[in-house]
Amino acid sequence: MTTLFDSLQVGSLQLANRVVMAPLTRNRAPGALPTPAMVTYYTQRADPENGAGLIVSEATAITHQAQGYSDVPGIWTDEQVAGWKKVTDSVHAAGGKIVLQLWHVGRISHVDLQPGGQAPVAPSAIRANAKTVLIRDGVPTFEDTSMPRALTLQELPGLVNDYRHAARNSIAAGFDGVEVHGANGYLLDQFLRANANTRTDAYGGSIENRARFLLEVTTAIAQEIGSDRVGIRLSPVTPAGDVEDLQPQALFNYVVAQLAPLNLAYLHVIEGATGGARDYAQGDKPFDYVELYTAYRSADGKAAWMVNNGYDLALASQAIANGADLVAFGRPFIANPDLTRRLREGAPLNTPDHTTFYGGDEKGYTDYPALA
Ligand code: 8OZ
Repeated sequence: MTTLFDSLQVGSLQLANRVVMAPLTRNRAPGALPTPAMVTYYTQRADPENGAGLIVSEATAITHQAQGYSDVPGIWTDEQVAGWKKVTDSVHAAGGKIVLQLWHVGRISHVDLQPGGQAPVAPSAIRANAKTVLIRDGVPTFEDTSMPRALTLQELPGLVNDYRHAARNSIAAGFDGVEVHGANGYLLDQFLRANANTRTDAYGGSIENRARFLLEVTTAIAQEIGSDRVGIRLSPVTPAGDVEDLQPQALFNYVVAQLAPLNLAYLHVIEGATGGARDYAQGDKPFDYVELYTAYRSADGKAAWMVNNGYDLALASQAIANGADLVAFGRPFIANPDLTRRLREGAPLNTPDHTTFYGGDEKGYTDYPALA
């Protein structure tokens, strides 16, 4: 029987095990530049005997406009590429694999984080009832997101190019691939969900139209760097970022069926409310993840199926037995650099300290102990 600790070929990546380090925003990259502490943090979790079979980087802005939080890293400049190269070289030297998560926040931003203090961009000029994190004088504060302006039809090809450029930079920085951030109420998810997208052009209205931008972006990235090193993350029912859709099953069954012919490396699905209830529902019935999986496989989709949200060893083992290929762990990886070893040996886990998740120094970042 297959277990979490068995190897797996995922697109072009040969993974030593099926334990994935989920993308985790940590707000420790002032000036959007990767730091030496980030090299240490990722390297501590890279050796697959003890750590992840695959690391997904923290969400990383594809352009300045794509940023929505203080001190998150970017991947649009040569200096950022050089900073990330130090991370990927060190992860590879430890025997690890790492992909970069490509991120555009859309409307989940603040004018103070935008180029020239301009309004953030979104499918429609609808403000999210959501907060963003600004670090002012070293102190993280939660502030309301700013009113966005609607992207024009003419602007969309430029945004697709921004994603292409960031994907190319990711490969130049030594990443083994990229994950498209299509989840959690950010730009691509804003196009998908009916309450954030009221466009009347080819990118709004019907499910087909709302899915168009995400599919164009993902197709462009796959063309740019090869589909066998591209994954995508989706969150069919999450309320994160104030997004809602009352027909999530029809919407996401369609999205995954359209992704099938792209031959991606993996699909990464957040089940329920991100970081919250696994049975969270939008619309009038529970979301059926088996139906989603079946919609993808019925469309001849062959990518590895990665599940995420609140997994522990028992739940993860059950998911693998039920046909999932990979399980992503978030908070457990913050507190346990050697999570894979601890799961394999049934060892106790360190408890994550919530107060040091976002921003700060090495405390709660690189100082969690591994087993002796
Ligand atoms: C927590 C804080 C800020 C950003 C996500 C990138 O939810 C994030 C994020 C999470 O995908």
